[in-house]
Amino acid sequence: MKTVYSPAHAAHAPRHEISDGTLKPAVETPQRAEIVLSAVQAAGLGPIVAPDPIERAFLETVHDPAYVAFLETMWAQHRALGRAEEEAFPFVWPTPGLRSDRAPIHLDGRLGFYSFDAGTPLTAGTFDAALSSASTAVSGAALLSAGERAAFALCRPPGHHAMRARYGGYCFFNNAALAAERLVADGRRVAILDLDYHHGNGTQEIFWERGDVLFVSIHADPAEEYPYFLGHADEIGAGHGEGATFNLPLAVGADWETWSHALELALATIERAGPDALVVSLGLDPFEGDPISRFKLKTYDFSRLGTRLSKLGLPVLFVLEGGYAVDALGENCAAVLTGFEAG
Ligand code: OKP
Ligand code: ZN
Repeated sequence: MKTVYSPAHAAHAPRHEISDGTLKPAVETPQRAEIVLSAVQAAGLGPIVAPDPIERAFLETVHDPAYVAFLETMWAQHRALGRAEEEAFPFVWPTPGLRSDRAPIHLDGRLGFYSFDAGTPLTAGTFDAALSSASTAVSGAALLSAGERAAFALCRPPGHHAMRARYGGYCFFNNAALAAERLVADGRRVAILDLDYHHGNGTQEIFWERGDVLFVSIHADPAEEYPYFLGHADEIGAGHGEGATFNLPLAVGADWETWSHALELALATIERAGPDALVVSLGLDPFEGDPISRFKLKTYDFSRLGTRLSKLGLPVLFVLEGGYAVDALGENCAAVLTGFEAG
């Protein structure tokens, strides 16, 4: 299968993030994408192709234009304030009881208005890198529309936490949602299967009231894990989307036996819906060695996952999300994709 990749992701190279309540070295780094690229090349997966640039109007079918403009302009504001730090972080949010009906003008107000966590660094190159990542996903979707059976969008930064008008969880534009929208625009009925360790709250929000895109997610119980406030089993969608969201939260510590049981439930739901394309939000952080996650999948399990997905017989777009065990990330990602090709 083809891999869509652009080196432009490297413009987003944060050195720090806020996690566990304090400033820490960033784990979502350019090295992640470089390692995955090397691994798919070493595995002989197929050609590496460059993405076409995403059109602004298409980006704004998923994201609020004011939010896109915020990401585009915030760094100039950071500089104009005389801030010399290489990252910007929010620290105040419009929660219930505080007004959220008008966007502030000051940078610190805008940072909170357009985010949902303090853990996601914004840098000078974030907007360009996030655009490149979104382009990568949409170009991957276009490969399926052109008749490919599968494609790999090597996206970085990741996307599944990004909401219509808020960033967070290292995500700025929702790559998987944009890919799904591309496929819908090309006449496909689409399901999204989110396998990242963390719940894809952004993707869920974007399709919450949509009956035409099924969202299914296996992730750590939000009572115990980021993003904490979404991803419970009783969230099923609303309006036209009622029944088109399916969450499978698992207790921390889940191994292949537990996780693959959830996978079967997820796949049965997808088969019942009868889509004609599948977008997989491929987080490799369910891996046992992941530094920020607590599931127990092994490299061989990722290979079994790929083979199982190919048995669906559907066109599949794999969209890279999380995965922070850099020593094993390339191998784990290649295991899914080569497992799929072998199946
Ligand atoms: C992004 B993706 C853990 C801090 C967690 C945010 C995690 C974002 C994950 N101590 N910080 O879904 O892999
Ligand atoms: Zn994750």
